[in-house]
Amino acid sequence: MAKKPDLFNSPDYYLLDELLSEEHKLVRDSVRSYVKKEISPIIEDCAEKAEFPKHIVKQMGDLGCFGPTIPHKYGGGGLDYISYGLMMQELERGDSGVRSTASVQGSLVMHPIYAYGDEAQKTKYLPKLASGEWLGCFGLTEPDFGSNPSGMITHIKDAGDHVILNGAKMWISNAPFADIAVVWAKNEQGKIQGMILERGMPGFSTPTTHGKWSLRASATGELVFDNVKVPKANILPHVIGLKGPLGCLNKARYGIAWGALGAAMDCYDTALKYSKERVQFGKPIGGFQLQQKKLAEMITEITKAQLLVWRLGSLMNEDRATASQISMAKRNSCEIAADIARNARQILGGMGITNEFSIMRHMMNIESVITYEGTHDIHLLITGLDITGFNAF
Ligand code: TGC
Ligand code: FAD
Repeated sequence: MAKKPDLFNSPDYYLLDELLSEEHKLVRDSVRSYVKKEISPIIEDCAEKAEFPKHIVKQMGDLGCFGPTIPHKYGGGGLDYISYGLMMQELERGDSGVRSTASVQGSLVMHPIYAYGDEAQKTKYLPKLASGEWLGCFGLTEPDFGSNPSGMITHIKDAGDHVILNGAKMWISNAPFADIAVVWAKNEQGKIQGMILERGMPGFSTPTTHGKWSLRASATGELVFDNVKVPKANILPHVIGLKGPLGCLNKARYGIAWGALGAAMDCYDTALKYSKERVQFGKPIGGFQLQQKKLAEMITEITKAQLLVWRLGSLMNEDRATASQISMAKRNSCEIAADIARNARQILGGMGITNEFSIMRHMMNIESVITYEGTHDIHLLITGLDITGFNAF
């Protein structure tokens, strides 16, 4: 069946465009056009077939979606955090899996190399990651340690000019196609260290995870380490401890706060249009109070979230955003996206469950987004700890 053109209109109820600079709008519009032209026409098929459209990695690199806040010197965009957020919003408006690919590459692979790596590592890896020539993944979660990564059992043993890595990571986005992996493991003192693995290192494999009903256009896999010799030159020298990976998660969670909002905006726009066209009982269903309630609540939540992420972006630009503020925004955007997708789906009636519309795909995707990078519960507990001072984990 021929795909319908992507006619997305971005909701902007409080004229928030006026808070954006010309550069922000340029960045947003170029990613929006890219998504309309290259992502929307293929994404339903990719999701249906559970195929990762690998060719988009180079396209997103060319567009500057990888490491937009990293300096030009290393191939990054040298942009601010609002630009980065807007990019993630637009990518996830297309599909959460597409935004995932960019989040992992920029925030979870390029950021640790940039923030914790030495000059040789930055020069070797960052430009190729920025351009999309190489794809990266980030290994923190383990089969028995998800919300509680400090318990990880993947470990390294000193062996002279290299270390020997053993263990396994699971649920790793991009893993099956990744050229490199930033992996977190415990050293012999039980301290967490980051290191860069390259595909082809003997003992390193990346089996694909099958059977996902969510994020189907994103490739997920395991990372298995069986006595992998990792040169010491590949260890990130400038961080030790859980604050290393959690520092990367701050950047990625920030991007998700904008991204999940993008998915919500797409669901709202689709439902609003449908409600004006679909006639039942002799009038458009948008004319019934019950449907207006859904739509009015959606735009209210979207507007509140738009203000929240914009303010968070301003704090990020001033280096004043706290990890707890980021958690609140990530949690809120995921929650409203899940609610909006579900209500939008109902507005479309039976059509809402088909792949003629993006809503059901967003709805299934958000189930991953609300879980990864810290679950909904974990982010609530981060807020709880921040406001009360009591750790309830
Ligand atoms: P805790 O004792 O609180 O902290 C250990 C050290 O880390 C520091 N820290 C942070 N640093 C930077 N940013 C943050 N957000 C930080 N939170 C804590 C802390 O100050 C301490 O430093 P130091 O110097 O004293 O050692 O750690 P805890 O073990 O009690 O854990 C806290 C908790 C539960 C909040 C944390 O473990 C957590 O966030 N858990 C959730 C795990 C998670 O988010 N996993 C994500 C895996 S990656 C992923 O999902 C990618 S999906 C990508 C995609 O496809 O888009
Ligand atoms: P668990 O930690 O087992 O949690 C199960 C339930 O228990 C959750 O509801 C949780 O909120 C609750 N719970 C846990 N602890 C508490 C507590 N103290 N109090 C109250 N409730 C609690 N990880 C990576 O490292 N890299 C990746 O690229 C990556 N990509 C992913 C892609 C996908 C599609 C998915 C689904 C996951 C990905 N993850 C990745 C893993 C993700 O970060 C974890 O799934 C997530 O952190 C939760 O861990 P878990 O699945 O083990 O759940």
